[in-house]
Parts: sequence; structure tokens; C-alpha cells
Amino acid sequence: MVMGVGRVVAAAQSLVLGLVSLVAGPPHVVLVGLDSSGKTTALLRLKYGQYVNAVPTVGFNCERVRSGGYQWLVWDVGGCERVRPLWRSYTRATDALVFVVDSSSGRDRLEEARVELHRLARQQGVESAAHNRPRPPLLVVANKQDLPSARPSHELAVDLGLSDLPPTQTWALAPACAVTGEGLHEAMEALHALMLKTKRMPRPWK
Ligand code: G3D
Ligand code: MG
Repeated sequence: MVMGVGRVVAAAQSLVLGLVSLVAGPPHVVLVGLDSSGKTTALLRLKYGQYVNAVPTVGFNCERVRSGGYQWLVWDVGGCERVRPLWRSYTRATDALVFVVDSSSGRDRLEEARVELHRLARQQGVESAAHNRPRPPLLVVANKQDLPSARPSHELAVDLGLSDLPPTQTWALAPACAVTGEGLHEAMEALHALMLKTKRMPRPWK
């Protein structure tokens, strides 16, 4: 069977990324999002393959996990308003960002999430331009899809204004339930695909 050029290039990039991971360690991913959106539950689910009742995060958690067929070093940072300014210390040099949203949030909390998400994207634009590198890809996880009041991911995309992100910001939106783990591995696969896409982005990256 003849592979298309695009698929050959993607396979080659995947191989290169794999080799880089072997030498430099796995890609760094930072989990951000409002408090109680499910970041720590997602991290522990990815790490241990089962539900672990998370306590509110003081500082950060960091775990090496295997998901979506790849190894990752995942940083999980506290999300309450007081500590959000600290996100920057973690997101500054990361390879990828995961923004976790509680899909069952009311209007006010969704608006708060939208504001934080766009603030983060703006900061990434400034950092990336300063270091002449592409913006790290952004995966938005529409978590808590098991709850009856959860909004479907296509509605969340509108609520969070994802189409307003700059064209140089690669992003994807993945529905998930961190309690059961449903959707998490697919989400990490989507993140890996975004990382490959980001490496192919033409300059300028701002
Ligand atoms: P955070 O790290 O983003 O602050 P946590 O959030 O992981 O601490 O989770 C906050 C609460 O949301 C926890 O409940 C956790 O069990 C719950 N949660 C996380 N993910 C999901 C999910 O996908 N579905 C449902 N239904 N609940 C979820 P408690 O009761 O311990 O506060
Ligand atoms: Mg937490």
C-alpha cells in the first residue's frame, strides 16, 4: 500500500518526537483550569488507571504517565483564583497545555474559565514571540461529561470562545470524565497530534 506524503511526514515526525523523548525525557504538559474542574482527578486517573479521591491541590503535583501511546511528564497546578498568577511559572517553558473545564459549570464559572483561558493564550503568544518558537498546543478537556447538567463540548467551544484564539494557537477540544477515565486517552492522543501539527506550523508564530 502506498502512503500519502502527509502520512509519511507525520510518521517521520512521530518517530523524531519519540527519539527526542528518549533522549530529553517525555514532553512536559501543564494541567490548568479553574479549581474543582477535575485536574488532579484526571492526573491520578492517568497515573493509576483508577479513580483516586483527590484532595485540593496545594502547590502542584507532577507525575510521569503513559497515555494515548506516549509518555508524558504532567504538571498539575492549583486552580483557585489566588494561585492562578503562578500558572505562568509552569506554562512558560512547557511543551503543551491542557485546560480542564467542568462542563457542568454555570454561566459565571464558564465565563471565568473563558477569561482565564484567553489570558493564558495571550501570555503564551508573548512568551513564544520572545523566544522565537511556536506556541505550545492547547488541549481543552470538557470534563465531568457524566453529570446530567454537563454541556456538550460543541456548546463549550462557543462559551469559551475557542474560535477567537489566534490562528497560530493550535487547539483541540476533547470531552472526558476523569472519574471513569472515559475520553482521557483519546484526549492525550489528540494532544500528541496537535504537537506534531504545531511543529509543522509556518512562521511567524506570534
Ligand atoms: P481540581 O484539581 O481541578 O481542583 P479535583 O479538581 O480533581 O480536585 O476534583 C474536584 C471535584 O470534582 C472532586 O470531587 C472530584 O471527584 C470531582 N470530579 C473530577 N472529575 C470529575 C468527573 O469527570 N465527573 C464528576 N462527576 N466529578 C468529577 P469532590 O467531591 O472530592 O470535591
Ligand atoms: Mg487539584
